[in-house]
Amino acid sequence: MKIALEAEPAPLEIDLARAALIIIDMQRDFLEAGGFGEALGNDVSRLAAAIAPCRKVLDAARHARMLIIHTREGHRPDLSDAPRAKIERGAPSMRIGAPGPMGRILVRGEPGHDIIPELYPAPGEPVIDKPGKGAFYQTDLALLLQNHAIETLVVCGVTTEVCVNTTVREGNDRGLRCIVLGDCCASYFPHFHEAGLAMIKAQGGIFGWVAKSQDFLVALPASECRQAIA
Ligand code: C5J
Repeated sequence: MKIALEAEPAPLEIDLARAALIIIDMQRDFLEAGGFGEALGNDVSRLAAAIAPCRKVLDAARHARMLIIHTREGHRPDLSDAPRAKIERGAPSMRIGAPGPMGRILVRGEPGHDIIPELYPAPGEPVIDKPGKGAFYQTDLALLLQNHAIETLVVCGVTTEVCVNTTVREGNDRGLRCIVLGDCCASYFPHFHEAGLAMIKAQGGIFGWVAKSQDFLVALPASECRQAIA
């Protein structure tokens, strides 16, 4: 089923059977006090605004039977997949792997690494564990999308200018149509959020499209949409 979506720089049509919702890094480590985001000196409360719109989009996408993918940034407990250049940034007590109130910072399996309860993956929804900022880097995301014949990504998550932007750029270079729902994304820096969205939709949509979650919700059919690919 095809839907028409209001977006910038221009409206577009999406084939829902070939579209996936991807929710980037809505992890306790980024959104809650005591995690990686706060260790880097950020005000994590700035990300909270994205939770409620993300939840509405997640519920609607589940109802419409879209493919839904969640990602988490983090590393193996022995940090063997974390480049030294990434670990060595910041004060030693606040670095990746250091103990914190939610377990070791940005380490897989620790409470802080997990997705916030409001957006917790349902059984069967793939979770991509990624060692980098982009969701394609050193993951099987491309294979998963290929096997589902996905050509459009609807993107939500945090942070706008870091992991959302990196993933959109990676997806765009792989031939995917990437539509970012602006109000379902957030940054510790409001001006970076705005700039991150502006960069995506500038120059005729150089990396993709930016839309409002409300316009996506209105466009979605209430009934099941995911069909077998002919
Ligand atoms: C950051 C992310 N900001 N998920 N990660 O380090 O954007």
